[in-house]
Amino acid sequence: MLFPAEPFKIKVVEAIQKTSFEERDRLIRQAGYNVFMLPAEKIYIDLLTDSGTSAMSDNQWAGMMIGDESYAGSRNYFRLEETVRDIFGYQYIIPTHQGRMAENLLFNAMLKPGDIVPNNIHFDTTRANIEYNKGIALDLVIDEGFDPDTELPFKGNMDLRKLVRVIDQHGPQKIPLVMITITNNSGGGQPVSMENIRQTRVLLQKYNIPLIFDACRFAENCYFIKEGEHGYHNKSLKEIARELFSHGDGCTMSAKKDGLANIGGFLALNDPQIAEKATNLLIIVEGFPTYGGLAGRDLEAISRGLQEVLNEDYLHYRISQVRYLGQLLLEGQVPILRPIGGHAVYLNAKAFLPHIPKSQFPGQALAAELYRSAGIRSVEIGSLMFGHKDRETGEDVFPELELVRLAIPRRVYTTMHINYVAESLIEIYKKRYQIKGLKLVYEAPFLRHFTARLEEVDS
Ligand code: PM9
Repeated sequence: MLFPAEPFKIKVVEAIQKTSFEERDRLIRQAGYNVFMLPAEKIYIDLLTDSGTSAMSDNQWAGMMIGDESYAGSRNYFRLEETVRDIFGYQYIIPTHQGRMAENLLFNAMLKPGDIVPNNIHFDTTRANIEYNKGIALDLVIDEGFDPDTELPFKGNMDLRKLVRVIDQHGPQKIPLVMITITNNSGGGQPVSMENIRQTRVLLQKYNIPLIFDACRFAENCYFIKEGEHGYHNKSLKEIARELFSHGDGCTMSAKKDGLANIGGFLALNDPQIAEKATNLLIIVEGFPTYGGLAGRDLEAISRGLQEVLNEDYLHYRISQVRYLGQLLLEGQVPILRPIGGHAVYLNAKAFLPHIPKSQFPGQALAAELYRSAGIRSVEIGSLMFGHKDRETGEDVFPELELVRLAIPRRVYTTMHINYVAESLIEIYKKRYQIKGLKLVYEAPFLRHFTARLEEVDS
């Protein structure tokens, strides 16, 4: 197994707690079979998300000590602005407390009711912010992106034929922007190729439609391009990032992912009018334009994180660690989405629990069982997260993919932790037919998976 040793040594440690099966059984029932409702202290290995869970470097912590907490004009903002302009190349940098606020500002500034926003696959917060701003979110990834078993190097690619069809059908005036999510989180952390980005750009230029990236995991996407796309092997990751972003007009960013920070985000744009609109709203809902809901020290941590994340040794280790977990699971016959993505391994819950119908949330049932059996927290990306009632017929609509994501926090867990996760899952797979389906007893109108409560179905 080719797994490079970690390109860092550990200076600070945080204790994690093992609990008994009985305690976890009680806790998961109390949590309404919703892993978001568990106390984090009762989790042994937390793979709920790679968002805001990175271990910061000594360089980032040192940067936090030179946070300038001035209300306006903090030096850390100017450093962040310089870094983002250097890597992303966009002119206007609007800091936000996290990615979803960048989305809200963008859609508020650009959408009219009934407008359409295509994406390869929208993340849940992106879709929710579009719908909240009365737009319609469309997922136009290539068909293979919905098939958990097709091996393709760039399975996050936008389907250009689908995109042309949508533009022809609705007219370009109904489409104020198109997004591309790199890497495609909701489709398995799959990358998008430079060629696909370039072609999308060429198409959109014909219609004068801006292209905005959801850039949360841009560095991981760039690593896949370097590794797998012709002509990029000898380019630096920063050169690849610059080229990639040059094909767009801006990006939303959650610095909690490839910013290697625990909080923060930004909206970066080239259009001064949209930037002005977004900034005006920013001042009402977040704060002054040079801090946008963050402390000066957070801005510094993000600026340093964005520089570190493009380090080749780091990204090689990062992607290899995720692949290592995936390989162990494949060797143990556990069904996972292939190829293995950038930030997470996705269990194919439909294949893992074939006896549980989508209406009984197999992904959520698997996530609950993984906690109960092994103290490992994961997250469902399936019927609970994306299922909904059809507005006209009132019937249940379920997403194509029924996944459970094991997201790997950056620079946090060791190889032995990863081994424990794989061994636990292989054991659960052996007794999979004992796992029961779930039924909803409470759901909120938006983003229901965060607060839903469920119960086990008897039969
Ligand atoms: N992603 C994730 O775990 C955190 C929230 S759900 C537990 O994957 C994309 C592609 C994301 C994303 C967050 C956001 C929003 C936008 N786009 O969480 O608001 O993966 O900073 O970012 C999460 P914020």
